[in-house]
Amino acid sequence: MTVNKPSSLAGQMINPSRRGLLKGFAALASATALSPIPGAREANAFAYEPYPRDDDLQTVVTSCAHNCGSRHMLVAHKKGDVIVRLSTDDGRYQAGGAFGKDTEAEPQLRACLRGRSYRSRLYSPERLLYPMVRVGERGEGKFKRISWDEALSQIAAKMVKLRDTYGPTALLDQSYAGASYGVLHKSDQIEGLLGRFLGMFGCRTSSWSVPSYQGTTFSSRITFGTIEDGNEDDAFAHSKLIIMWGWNPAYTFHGGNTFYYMRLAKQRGCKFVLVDPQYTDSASAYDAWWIPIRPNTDAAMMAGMAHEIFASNLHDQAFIDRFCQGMDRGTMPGWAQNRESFKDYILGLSNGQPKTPEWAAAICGVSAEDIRKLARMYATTKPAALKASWSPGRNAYGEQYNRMAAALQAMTGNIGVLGGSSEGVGKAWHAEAVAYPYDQYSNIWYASIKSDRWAHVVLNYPNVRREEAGLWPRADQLDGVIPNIKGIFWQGSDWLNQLTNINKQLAAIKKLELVVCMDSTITPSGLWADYLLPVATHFERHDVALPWYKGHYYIHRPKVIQPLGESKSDFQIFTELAYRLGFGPAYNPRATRDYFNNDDAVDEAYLAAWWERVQHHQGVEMSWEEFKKRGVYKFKLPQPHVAFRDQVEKGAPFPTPSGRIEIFSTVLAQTADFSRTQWGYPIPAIPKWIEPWESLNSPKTATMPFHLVSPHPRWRTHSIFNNIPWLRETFSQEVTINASDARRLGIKTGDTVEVWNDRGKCVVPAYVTERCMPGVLVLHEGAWMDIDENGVDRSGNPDFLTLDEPSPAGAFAYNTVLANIRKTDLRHRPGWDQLATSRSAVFRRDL
Ligand SMILES: Nc1nc2c(c(=O)[nH]1)N[C@H]1C(S)=C(S)[C@@H](COP(=O)(O)OP(=O)(O)OC[C@H]3O[C@@H](n4cnc5c(=O)[nH]c(N)nc54)[C@H](O)[C@@H]3O)O[C@H]1N2
Ligand SMILES: Nc1nc2c(c(=O)[nH]1)N[C@H]1C(S)=C(S)[C@@H](COP(=O)(O)OP(=O)(O)OC[C@H]3O[C@@H](n4cnc5c(=O)[nH]c(N)nc54)[C@H](O)[C@@H]3O)O[C@H]1N2
Ligand code: SF4
Ligand SMILES: [Mo]
Repeated sequence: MTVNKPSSLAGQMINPSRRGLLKGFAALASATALSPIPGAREANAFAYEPYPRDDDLQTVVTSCAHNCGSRHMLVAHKKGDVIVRLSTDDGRYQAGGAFGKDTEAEPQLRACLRGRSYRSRLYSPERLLYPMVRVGERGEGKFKRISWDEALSQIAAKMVKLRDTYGPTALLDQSYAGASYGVLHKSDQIEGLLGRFLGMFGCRTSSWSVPSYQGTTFSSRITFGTIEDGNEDDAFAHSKLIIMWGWNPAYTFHGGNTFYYMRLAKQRGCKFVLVDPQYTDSASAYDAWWIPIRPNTDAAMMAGMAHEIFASNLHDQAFIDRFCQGMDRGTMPGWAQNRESFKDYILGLSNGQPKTPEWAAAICGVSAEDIRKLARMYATTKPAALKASWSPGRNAYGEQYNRMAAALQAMTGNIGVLGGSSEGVGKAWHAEAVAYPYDQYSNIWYASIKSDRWAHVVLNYPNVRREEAGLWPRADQLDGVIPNIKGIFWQGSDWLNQLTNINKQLAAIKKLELVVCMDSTITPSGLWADYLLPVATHFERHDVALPWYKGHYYIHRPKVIQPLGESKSDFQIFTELAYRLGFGPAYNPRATRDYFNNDDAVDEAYLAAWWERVQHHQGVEMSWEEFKKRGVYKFKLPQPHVAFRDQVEKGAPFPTPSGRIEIFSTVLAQTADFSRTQWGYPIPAIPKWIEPWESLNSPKTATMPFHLVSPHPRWRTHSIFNNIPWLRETFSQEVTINASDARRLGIKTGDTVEVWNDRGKCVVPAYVTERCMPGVLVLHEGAWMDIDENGVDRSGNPDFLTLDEPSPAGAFAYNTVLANIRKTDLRHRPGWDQLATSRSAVFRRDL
């Protein structure tokens, strides 16, 4: 069966009167020949009129969601089953709270612009309301509505066929962090619902590297033995110097109130520095000293700083002697006396090349004078926070940048001290994170690959070396076996749009036999799926929200409204599929078959049991009932949480093999054959500068003269919110280019340009400014890809240009990209939402 082109109905939907639009949906739905399964409800939201007064409305505390850098309170004001307004924390809701309460110890959890726009996402025309099956070619975007029963039977039958034909690695788990910050409804690579489901089914290739910070994770684990190397936000208020290294907290949230605490620091006399190829809004807000740096050369600049600190004797030798391994010869372990220490490397004692500021300047483009000045500032201002963010680690050899930053933090004695910082990953708080059964079934896998190698593996199977795939070692006969991937599940991820080298992914996806996308909206990935399963949002299911990496609180997430359309929670979908595949009771032990239509009591039971653990493990006295009534529980800490305080103040060991901060890594030094590790390629035992594959210093600049970086947008969470008109009014997708480069190329602000390299091309308007250093382009990640008939992306998605070659430690090299740019006659399509609207009209037709 084929699908009609969007008709006048679609036209009507592009500029809809909301009321008419939603009535339209309801009419379409009720006219359908399919009978909705029991328990499903039709969408019946209205938007603006009549505008109810506050005393007509019921107020429900809940939280915002997603992998967005924080976790804030949203307060829904609803009439009947419809949310008509959203507000946020005003100080009233926590125990002992009052309207307006907002203190340094207990700040409000106020939502950002994205959270405050959530209602327009919840009720967007792009919501998926019914299960859909593909009817055209894969990627053509043609679907028809089917019943849940048909969809799940078909998927279950195909899963069995793939497992029985191709073996236990045929299905790739590409769940990701879309929903990982709830304790029950989780999408996550390690603790998630999909992993449990595929593992128990007996067919799962897992994806082990995390796009955000795999280089940083590696560095934190190798150096400190943990990723919990972060202070809580409020510790920033005590710094005298904050170096924002590749960090723009005004845009890219890392914690809920970071900006507020940094402002307190400013008011108390803290100085700010930004090391970044672009001058950011954070720099302007704090009047920071901007040091523009050639992208990906950070480890060289840091080595130059280390040289200056050692050469001027500004390092904290007592701290080094007491806490570090391998910072210098005196701290090398007995078994490695003949190996190179970090100081040997920096001073050039081992290879004759001292890493002087002059040496570094030639690589990173920052003058030797500035490198010296910053090094001295950092070593002599106490306490100082070098916040080395993840972005410069999202590069070729990004792990070396993060390890080099840790070496600077350690040699200046800024670890374990209030106002200092040991942050790499920066996780600060240990939440009680999982409410669903987390047991021996939770993380079963038969192969595990570096996440963005999946397309390479599919396209080259079976001629792939284990190190190319980043295969995780196993102790059984599956060790080294290249997975034969034939199907993908996306749950809580829009990875086709977000992983590297989209063109290569598009070639690979055509080869698969089953692609399932579970999401609450239509996504660019979803358009390439065989089955679209509509997932209830966090407003439509019961859960508790966790903070991101910082913050010490829990927010209750009641089922604020009934699920729109026929949407179901991920847990309901997997449970029902598990029943069809024969392991329902084991998958969801508290549920019966009825769970698909009746989730309330089961979810409540999981969450109440989880709250008991919270009470027990974290000393919370508040009852579950009281927590549900208030909506939020904020922990009161006696002092700001500082990572490694116990190690530094009380001599507790660091959780590394030596019990010390391992600048010289025991594990790396003792690895004889890297090809048999998940890393695949050699990694030096101490942090070193290693030339990236592409940079402004490489010969490739002859044809590709610009280095493109793709940070995270303020107005989106990756691809989420791309379709929200309110947010579109605040920012546009555009490529930032330095004014002198633009003048030379005849490019003015607002001109449409194409940005390309040998991997792909995208079209986007230009923004010309002095705030971006010459030779660098900035293009935010997450635009919904929109490919024309020649394969050119018209939306300005940088992942058409990124490379799927991960760094040895697994870092996605999103910011290691050379490209070129020129004016174009091709039209930018800012409005994928329009296209989606028309497509969603098609989705909703009764076909
Ligand atoms: N060029 C470039 N690309 C990048 C990056 C970069 O710096 N540069 N950054 C990378 C990074 S760090 C990240 S984290 C990735 C993010 O990549 P993704 O995780 O793919 O990005 P999101 O847009 O957050 O997609 C999450 C999806 O989950 C869906 N979702 C939300 N809640 C639920 C739920 O409860 N159930 C289900 N089934 N679905 C849900 C959302 O609707 C959304 O479609 O992008 C990466 N891509
Ligand atoms: N608003 C918003 N907040 C978010 C997210 C979001 O999508 N939207 N996503 C969340 C997620 S999942 C993640 S992983 C984090 C990411 O958090 P980060 O990695 O900290 O953020 P980015 O925005 O990628 O980059 C921050 C800065 O690094 C600079 N930069 C890029 N390359 C280099 C380099 O080679 N060297 C130096 N010195 N600087 C460089 C960029 O110009 C940018 O100003 O953000 C989280 N917070
Ligand atoms: S930072 Fe994240 S949780 Fe907070 S309001 Fe914005 S999108 Fe929501
Ligand atoms: Mo991320």
